[in-house]
Amino acid sequence: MPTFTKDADWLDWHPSPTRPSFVPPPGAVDAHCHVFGPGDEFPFAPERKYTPCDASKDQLWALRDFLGFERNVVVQATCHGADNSAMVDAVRSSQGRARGVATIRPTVSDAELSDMHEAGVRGVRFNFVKRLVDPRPDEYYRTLVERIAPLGWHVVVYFEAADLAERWNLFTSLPVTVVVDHMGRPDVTKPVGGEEFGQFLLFLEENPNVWSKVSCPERLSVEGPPAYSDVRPFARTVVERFPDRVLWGTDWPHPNMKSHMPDDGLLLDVIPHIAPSPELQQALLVDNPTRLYWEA
Ligand code: 0GY
Repeated sequence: MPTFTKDADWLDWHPSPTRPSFVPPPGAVDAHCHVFGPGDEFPFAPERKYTPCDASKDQLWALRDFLGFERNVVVQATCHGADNSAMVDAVRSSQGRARGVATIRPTVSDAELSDMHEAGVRGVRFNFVKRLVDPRPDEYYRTLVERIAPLGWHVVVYFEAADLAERWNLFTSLPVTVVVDHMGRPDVTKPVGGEEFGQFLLFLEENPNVWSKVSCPERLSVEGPPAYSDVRPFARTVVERFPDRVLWGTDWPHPNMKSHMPDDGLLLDVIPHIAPSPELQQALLVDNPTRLYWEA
């Protein structure tokens, strides 16, 4: 089996997070997290643009239990390309407590799709972030949507703020639910009421099938930990305006963080600042992910 050496500047996930003050409601879902390998069991993809440290399913379940979550959505990371084995293995062995989001290529067979559905996969992820993948023309993604729509799956899209205008026609014409990772990565030094974030809010306003993960303050923040105060108004605006179409996730094991490795416990303590009422917390952490991943 291959042995992988993580990138020289790789930051490992936090080994001993703080116990959060915020207690998630019963049934809470960490709706954005990944597994990496372990590389000697589930090799990383040849076309990957980074080589991470290992982050196994058992380590993810330990974090879930420590933080007070009950369930996870394991999102295929680009370091595994379209080999979904590690993600599917995690979901299959979760005893119904995890669902998955896959990466597929046009060569995927209907039997493979149906096996993944049976394992607990409920969506595919299209990544447009150029440092992670080589994005394709719109038509490529439309063809894949035709394959997954009959299964009732949704699409997760990961893009940077500047990509929204370029992909507007694609994103606004997909006949399935579209979930945007990390609020479309706004530049939080710009005003929350400004033009750039206004476009993102308009995208949600005009397209009732579009959802947003209000995740990753650690990735978006310029101010940094522990409060990530500069990101909060962006997330809170989305939660308050679209309470039935938001999800939250840790993003553990936090691929490609360069500024710092977040303490997952402190990330949880951001939640009451972006979803200030018990009703909003229930929607964000329980009702919305349950609808999308367990009842769809
Ligand atoms: C995230 C963010 C990143 C990485 C990936 O699939 C991935 O490799 O999504 C990133 O580097 O910004 O959501 O995990």
